[in-house]
Amino acid sequence: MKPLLLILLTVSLTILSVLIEAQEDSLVLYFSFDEEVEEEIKDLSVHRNHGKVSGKPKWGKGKLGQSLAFDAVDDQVVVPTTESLAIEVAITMMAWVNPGKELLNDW
Ligand SMILES: [Ca+2]
Repeated sequence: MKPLLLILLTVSLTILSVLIEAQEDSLVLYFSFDEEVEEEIKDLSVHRNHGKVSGKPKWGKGKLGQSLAFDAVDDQVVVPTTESLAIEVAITMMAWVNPGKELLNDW
């Protein structure tokens, strides 16, 4: 009985690791903004679609961890086009965005 249990556990862990790996591969871009940098933001996905920072945006406290504050003048993060970002199907995008009090008053 114990060998059967061990085999089932091994098969289950193998299937689980394959599912987790497939899920990670579908994430094509993830910036945590938790590491203050001046030039390049590391993409934490397996695709490494790193972004280039320009305009000197300010680092500050975010919804979760750190954030970047853009001045609406010249601040930006540019991610070069890559095969993994050639989206051809429906995708889910998520971001925490705080437009600031000035913009909220104009709505
Ligand atoms: Ca700027």
